[in-house]
Amino acid sequence: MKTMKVIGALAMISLAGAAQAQIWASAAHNYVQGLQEDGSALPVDRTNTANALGAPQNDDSFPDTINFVSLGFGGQLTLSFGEQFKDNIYWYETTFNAQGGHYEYADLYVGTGADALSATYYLVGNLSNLVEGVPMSLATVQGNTGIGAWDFVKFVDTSSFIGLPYADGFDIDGVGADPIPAPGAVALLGLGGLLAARRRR
Ligand SMILES: [Ca+2]
Ligand SMILES: [Ca+2]
Ligand SMILES: [Ca+2]
Repeated sequence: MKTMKVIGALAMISLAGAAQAQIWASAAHNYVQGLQEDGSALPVDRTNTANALGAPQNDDSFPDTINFVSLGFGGQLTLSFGEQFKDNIYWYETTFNAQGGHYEYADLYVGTGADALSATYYLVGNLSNLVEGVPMSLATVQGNTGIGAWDFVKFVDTSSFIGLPYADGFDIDGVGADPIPAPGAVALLGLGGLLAARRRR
């Protein structure tokens, strides 16, 4: 009985660990730069896709260092994590004065496939910079498609012109996702079940 309790506790810990350990985007693909509202190119310092990788700085104070990559109007960026993911996308945008009418939007897709260009993408929903930091659930798209493991996230800017010549569309600071539980964690759960079953004999 004592053994079963310990194994049960181990299984719980590994499950909790898998649910909590968020992964962050580690590679950028197919960055298609849109333009600023006046039709000019994005400032070069806002086109560094490395600024969308790793944990977000999550700092919208102004003035600030550039901690994001801008999509430009109609622009897009695809990201991957070095492993598959599921369930939630944790996205962080940077707009220094979003509350002041500087509204920006992007469609979020998740994709499955061998590479970013040939992957099949499914629309998850439209993101607004007014609610950045609120996770986007993949429950509906996973339910509709039956797919539970994804390879890519893609952001496509859908911002409307707001009367500011230098407006540059949606800005990505960092993107996280829930990992697929590691084989070790699954094996441990399986082992726990096996030992529990043996004890029941
Ligand atoms: Ca932010
Ligand atoms: Ca912007
Ligand atoms: Ca960043």
